[in-house]
Amino acid sequence: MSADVSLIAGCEEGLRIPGLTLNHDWIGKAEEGQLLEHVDGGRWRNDLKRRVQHYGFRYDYRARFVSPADYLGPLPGWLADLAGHLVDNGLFSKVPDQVIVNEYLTGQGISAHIDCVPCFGDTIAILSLGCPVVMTFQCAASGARCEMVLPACSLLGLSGSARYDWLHGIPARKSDTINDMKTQRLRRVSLTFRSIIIGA
Ligand SMILES: O=C(O)CCC(=O)C(=O)O
Repeated sequence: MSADVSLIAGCEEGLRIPGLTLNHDWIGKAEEGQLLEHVDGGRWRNDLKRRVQHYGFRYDYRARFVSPADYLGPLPGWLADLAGHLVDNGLFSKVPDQVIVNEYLTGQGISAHIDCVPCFGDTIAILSLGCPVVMTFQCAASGARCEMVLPACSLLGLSGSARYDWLHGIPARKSDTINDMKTQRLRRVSLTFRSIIIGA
């Protein structure tokens, strides 16, 4: 990738951004429904404008840190199964031990960021449930930008350059343009899997 590119366009899978992967239909529709039921039975936290749930370890948004004292216990079975599949599929080399569930209602997003480097390992995976959304990517060094649609049931993988050199975010807005069509945003839920670096 040349450093002077500054564009808004689709990020091609794993091409423009090394380490960025998107697996469509990583789960089926029935499993998506079951996962949403588990999520809706969980305890929401209201630390942010959007609702979140933390599993494995609590992430401190204010300190931008995870400490061993923030251990919440092992992942519940429904998340442990998914975490195991991430290893079976070769995305993680060891089973991820932390999950954050984010809920986005119409108009909500997440600021562009690079996940805490000392807190989390070199691979991050985001499973999307519900409404599709456009995620934006921006290279920290060059400012180059691109966008990618995250459909329901897809799994986004961030490792290498995608994990460390590019910010990712979801603009807070009420609609996205997907396949040239203005698409109203409805409820989306994402499950982000990470490995904690103990002693962070
Ligand atoms: O909801 C998403 O797809 C992004 C989640 C994310 O970037 C995060 O939890 O840090």
